[in-house]
Amino acid sequence: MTTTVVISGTGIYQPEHIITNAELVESYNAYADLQNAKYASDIANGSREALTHSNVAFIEKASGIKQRYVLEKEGVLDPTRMYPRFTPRGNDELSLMAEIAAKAAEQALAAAGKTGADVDMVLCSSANMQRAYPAMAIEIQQAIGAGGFGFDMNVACSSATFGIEQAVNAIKAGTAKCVLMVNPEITSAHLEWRDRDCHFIFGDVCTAVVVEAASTATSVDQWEVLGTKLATQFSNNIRNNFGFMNSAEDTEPDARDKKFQQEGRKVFKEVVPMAASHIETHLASLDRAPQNVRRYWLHQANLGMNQLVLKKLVDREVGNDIAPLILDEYANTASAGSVIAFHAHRSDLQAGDVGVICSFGAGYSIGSVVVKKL
Ligand code: CO8
Repeated sequence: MTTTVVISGTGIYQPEHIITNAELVESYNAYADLQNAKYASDIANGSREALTHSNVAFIEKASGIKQRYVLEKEGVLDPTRMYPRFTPRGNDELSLMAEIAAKAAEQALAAAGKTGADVDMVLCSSANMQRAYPAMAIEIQQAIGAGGFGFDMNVACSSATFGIEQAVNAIKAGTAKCVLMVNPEITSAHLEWRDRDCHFIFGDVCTAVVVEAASTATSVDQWEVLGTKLATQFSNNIRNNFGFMNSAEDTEPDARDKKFQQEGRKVFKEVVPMAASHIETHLASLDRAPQNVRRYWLHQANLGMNQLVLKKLVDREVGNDIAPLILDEYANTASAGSVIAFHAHRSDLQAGDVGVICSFGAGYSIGSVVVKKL
C-alpha cells in the first residue's frame, strides 16, 4: 500500500526592511552619476560607455515588481557600496542563513502542530549556500532541536519544488517520518545591484514546508501530494560563476560573472513553453486537466511570464484568484516564490480542490507539485 504524503504546515520569515522601486532607482542613478563622473574622460574619448539611468516605470512594466524585502538596506542603497553590509559571525554563533531558516521553520512547525523534536530530516534547499560546509541543514537541524539527518541541495529557483519531491520520496521510502524543507534565500548578497538590467529583480526571504505521512499529520490544514515532477535542461542563460575554484583560477572575486547574470529575454522565451508543457504533462499523468485546477502557485520571476504560462495552459486570461501574484510585494525570491504564493493564498480553498505549485529558473530547472486539499 502506498503511503499518502501531505504538506501539513508552511512558514515564512520576512525581513523587516523594504526597498521600494523609487528608493532603488534613486540609489542606482546616484551610483551611475558617480561612475560617469569618475570615468568622464574615458566616456568622452569613446573608450567607455556612460551608464544610463534606471527607471521605475520600466521596472514595473517589464517585471511587475513594486518593492522587495531585504535583510540589510543601507549598504544596498549606498551608491558608493551597492551590496548589503552583514556583520561576520563567529563559528560559535548561529549563521544568518540558519537563523532565518529557524524562524520560518518555527512557523511551519507550529502550523503543522509539530516541534523540532518531531523532525527527523532537514533539507536546506536554496539557490546559494552561505558556506561550503558543514551543511547549512545540519546547523538548522541543531537550531530547531531535530533528530535524524540533514543535507543541503541547490537547484536555483527550483530548489523548493525539488526539495519537496525529496521529502515526499523519503516519507514514502520510510527513511524519514517528518521532513522540514527550508529555503533561506539571501538573494541580496549575490545580486549585482550595479547592473541596471537586473538590479530590481530579487528580494530576501525564507520559506519552510513540513512534509509527513497523512497517518501522522494532525494539522487542520493538510494538502495531499498527488504527484511531483522534475525536469532539467542545461542553459547558460542564467548563470553565476562564483565558486571555490575562483582563487585557484586567479580570477577577480568582484568580476561581473561572480554574481547573478542572465539573458532575461531568452529566459522568458525559452522557459514559458517549457513550463506550460511540463505542467500539462504532469497533470495529464494524474488524469487532471489544466482547466480544472483551482489554483496555480507559480514561480514568481515575472508577471508577464506567469500570465503567458497560464494562457498556454487554460487558453484564457486568468487573474489573481487562479494564479496569485506575490512578486509585486516580494520581487523574485528565487526558490521561495511559489512557496510564498502557496503559503499566503490557500486558506479559501475547499476540501477536494486541486492546485499546482510550480517553479522554473536557472539550470534550466522546472519542478511541479500537484496537491489536493484534504
Ligand atoms: N531601467 C530602464 N530601462 C531598462 C532597465 C532599467 N532598469 N533595464 C533594461 N532597460 C532597457 C534596456 O536597455 C532595453 O533598452 P533598448 O530596447 O533600448 O535596448 C529595454 O529596457 C528592454 O530591455 P530588456 O529586453 O532586457 O527587457 P525585458 O522587457 O526583457 O525585461 C526582464 C527584462 C524583466 C529581466 C525580463 O526579461 C524577465 O523577467 N525575464 C525572465 C527572467 C527570469 O525568469 N529569470 C529567472 C531568474 S531567477 C533564477 O533562476 C534563480 C537564480 C538564482 C538566484 C540569484 C539571486 C541573486
